[in-house]
Amino acid sequence: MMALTLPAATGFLVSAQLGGDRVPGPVFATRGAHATVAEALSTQTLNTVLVHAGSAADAVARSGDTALVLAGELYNREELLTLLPAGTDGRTDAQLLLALLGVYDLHTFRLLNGRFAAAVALGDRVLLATDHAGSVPLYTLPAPGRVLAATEIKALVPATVHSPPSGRPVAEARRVRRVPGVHQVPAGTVLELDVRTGAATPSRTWTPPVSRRILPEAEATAAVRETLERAVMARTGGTTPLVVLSGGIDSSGVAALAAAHTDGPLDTLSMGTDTSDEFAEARVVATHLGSAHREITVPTADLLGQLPYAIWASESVDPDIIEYLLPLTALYRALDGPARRILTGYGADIPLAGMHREDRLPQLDTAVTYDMATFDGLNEMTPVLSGIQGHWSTHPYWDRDVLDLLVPLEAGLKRRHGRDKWVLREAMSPLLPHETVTRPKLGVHEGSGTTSSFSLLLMDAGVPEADIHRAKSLVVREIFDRVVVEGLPPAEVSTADAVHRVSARLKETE
Ligand code: IOT
Ligand code: MG
Repeated sequence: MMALTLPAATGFLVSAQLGGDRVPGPVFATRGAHATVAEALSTQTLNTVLVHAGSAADAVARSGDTALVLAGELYNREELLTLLPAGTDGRTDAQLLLALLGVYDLHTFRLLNGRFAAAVALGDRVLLATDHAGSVPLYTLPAPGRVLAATEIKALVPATVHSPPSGRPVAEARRVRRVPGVHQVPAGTVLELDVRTGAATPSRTWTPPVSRRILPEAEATAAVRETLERAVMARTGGTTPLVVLSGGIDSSGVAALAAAHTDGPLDTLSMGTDTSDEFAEARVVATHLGSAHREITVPTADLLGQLPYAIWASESVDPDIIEYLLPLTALYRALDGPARRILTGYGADIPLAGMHREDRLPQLDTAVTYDMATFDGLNEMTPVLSGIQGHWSTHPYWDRDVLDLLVPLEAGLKRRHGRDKWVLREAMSPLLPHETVTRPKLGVHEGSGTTSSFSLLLMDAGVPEADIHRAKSLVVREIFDRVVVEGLPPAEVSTADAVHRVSARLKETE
């Protein structure tokens, strides 16, 4: 398929139902045109609203009694095409998926390496599927005779108000805070629903490997280099991508690999605040790669004021995750102009335990196991974060093949010769300046001063230091209730108000 800046669709709301009702005009944080599509099958109708950038028809596929919609994209198309008879129409990812469903039914989703959410109406069944990492969040509101699903919670909220849900439980799926009946489809899962009853059965399509793999140094570094390179290539195709660059090893590695496969200069972008930045470190990499580099400075007061946007986009209530996502939200919002395909180094620290300043190997393994068991539902890789500005982001370190390689690597390859993320640093060393390869980890929440300025804001409002983390969690929930549950536009929600309400509440309960 021709490389596109954006996938055919970047979000959807679907209503699979026995009757033929229309879906109401939904609200998405993801920016884009809306297209409505109705596919009438023998027993059900699939009504869809797609968020798209001009090629909505390519996000839908229909054959006989099967219809599907896809938000996002596949990264192993070549591999998948070898499974189908020559001449199969697999021009779009949706068509390819449809052809595979004809052969493998719901097990198709085990074959996919991608960044997507999909909804399929098939006879009297509905399949709702996430990619291996659940990187495109997907939510459902199942009821007898009608299954709703959407890539954003806020698109489903009106349906919970007008027709109180039957409350059908969804096994193994997380409920959404304060939105009755709505569940999140787990990562690496296909939910099979009976449209008549709304009953759901989950099947896992991917789980993080638990075993550990022993490899000689040279083999490990070569495998990391090759696998990551494939992941970067699959995500850039023929486009000139934009890499969000901190100058750390994760994003610099992605930038170096992308530069090697882009004609002409790569685009790179760094953000900082008036309190803190990593501009000098990022510039070293930009100069080395000859990229067209830009810097954006966001005033700290502005940054914290954008908290409602970060929560509106990510629909996450985890305060630590929100601290990582807030500076990135500010960065994407400042990125005006045409839609861009964005590559990020986000996620590298999870399989490599880069966030854990920990020397002991068992502790490192414990951290990887814990993080791989708890990422689901945090929505840290949601495309909506850059989607609010009309862009599409993608995360090579969370490519399925990259995770299948990095997660099981023996911990002594992750920390070695006194270095964290050793295997990655070693793999990237031929492509990057020595100072970049050896640069210690600095999280985006630290590099931008987000964690400290959020703490200061709370302390200024009278929150005692010991309660800061709890107060952050309460502020995030408070804002979630406004912008997701109540559906207020983020521009009408104030961080300062939320902070004052939380601080007052904490004083009452002292
Ligand atoms: P960090 O690794 O610092 O940043 C993630 C990505 O955001 C970088 O690779 C880079 O592409 C972009 N980025 C960061 N800072 C800047 C900047 N100043 N300008 C431009 N782009 C930038 C947190 C973290 O430390 O991010 N993310 C962890 C994992 C979080 C933990 N999650 C979990 N346990 N489930 C990570 O793996 O990336
Ligand atoms: Mg990182």
